[in-house]
Amino acid sequence: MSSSAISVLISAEKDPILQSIGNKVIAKQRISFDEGVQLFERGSLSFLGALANWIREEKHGNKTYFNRNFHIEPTNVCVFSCAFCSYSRLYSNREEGWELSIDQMMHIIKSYDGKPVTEVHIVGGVHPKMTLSFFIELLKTIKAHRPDLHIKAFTPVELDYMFRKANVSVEEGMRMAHEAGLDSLPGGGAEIFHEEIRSKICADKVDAAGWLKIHQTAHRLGMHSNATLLYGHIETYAHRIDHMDRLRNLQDETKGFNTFIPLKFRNKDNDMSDIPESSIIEDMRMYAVSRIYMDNFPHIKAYWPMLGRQNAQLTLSFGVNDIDGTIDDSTKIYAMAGSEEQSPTMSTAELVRLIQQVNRQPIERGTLYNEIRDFSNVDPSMLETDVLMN
Ligand code: V47
Ligand code: SF4
Repeated sequence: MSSSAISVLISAEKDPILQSIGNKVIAKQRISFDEGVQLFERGSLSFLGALANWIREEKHGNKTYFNRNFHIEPTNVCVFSCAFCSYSRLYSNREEGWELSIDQMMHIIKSYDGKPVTEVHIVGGVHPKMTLSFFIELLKTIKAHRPDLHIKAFTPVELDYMFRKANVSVEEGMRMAHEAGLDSLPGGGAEIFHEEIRSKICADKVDAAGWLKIHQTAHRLGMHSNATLLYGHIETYAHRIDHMDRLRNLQDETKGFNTFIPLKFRNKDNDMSDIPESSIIEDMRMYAVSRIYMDNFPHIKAYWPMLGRQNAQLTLSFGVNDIDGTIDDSTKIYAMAGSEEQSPTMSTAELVRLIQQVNRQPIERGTLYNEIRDFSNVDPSMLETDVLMN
């Protein structure tokens, strides 16, 4: 939408509060905490969508990023007990648990030899026997085998636990991990920062201050990271804005975040299964408000395995400019929580088609958003027969 079209839309808005927020946004001024809450409370899908889409096109035009990555989950055994988690198996109930050795993980890494993947994403449960030295050895072994593979791994939940067990400070621990080959941090473990909610849904793992400190330390060491927010359960709009506000403040200081990823709560087989899932309209409103509020985050990502492919496609009109990647995983975390995607993997051809179908420009990126290839004029069916593309 052009700047004149968005101005017309805003001046036609009957709600004076929304009109004033809209005018601020198109003047590229930051909106306040209260204005963020007002957007959630008063903004229609069409108003929020138009504003978010305008910002997205101002920042990125039609460019829509994806990457070629794969996931490894070292274990689903976890000492914590988040109420929304459908995935972890307690240490005491290990029949359904798995734990991969370094050799087993290297076997997965080696299965990508010769394939043009650029990133491995490693996240799992918090296993009491998988220590800092175990993961340092894993990082070093991966880098020795394939130095160019970007390692995006471990949430502050895992890092905080391994640092405390190893009796090292956050600064020491992060430096050791970085020197061993850790390139960046994924966005998980953030959930909802506000204590009122955190104490109910994930009381026993790292708190908001601990999560933020680990990302701040990573940024100070020159690493980049992502941030998530788990929405659509017992939180209020003010809790969502509080969460985004803390991230926006840290980003002002460090500029180390790449991407903000709203994660839709899925309710299958967990201790919060009685809570209905959010509607698709609420999902799109969430993405749109994220794009509007997080003015200093370059990218907003929709994680397609959780939303489903078509809904992820829809987010591209609500502020989103990144749909993650090929993933290639039997990722259990969402499958077990009721996601449509039971074994998420998409070929490059499928990703390109998905983006082209809604008239956006598919760009393959590296983890740090370096552009690898523009697929705008590539016919996806030609990619299907190219073994390197799948
Ligand atoms: O922190 C767990 C979430 C997260 C459920 O940085 C659930 O590129 C919904 O953060 N319903 C981990 N969500 C995954 C994650 C992530 C994924 C993809 C890319 C990146 C990135 C990060 O999964 C957890 C938690 O918030 N989660 N259970 C559930 N029932
Ligand atoms: Fe453990 Fe993560 Fe599940 Fe929480 S969400 S129980 S930390 S695996």
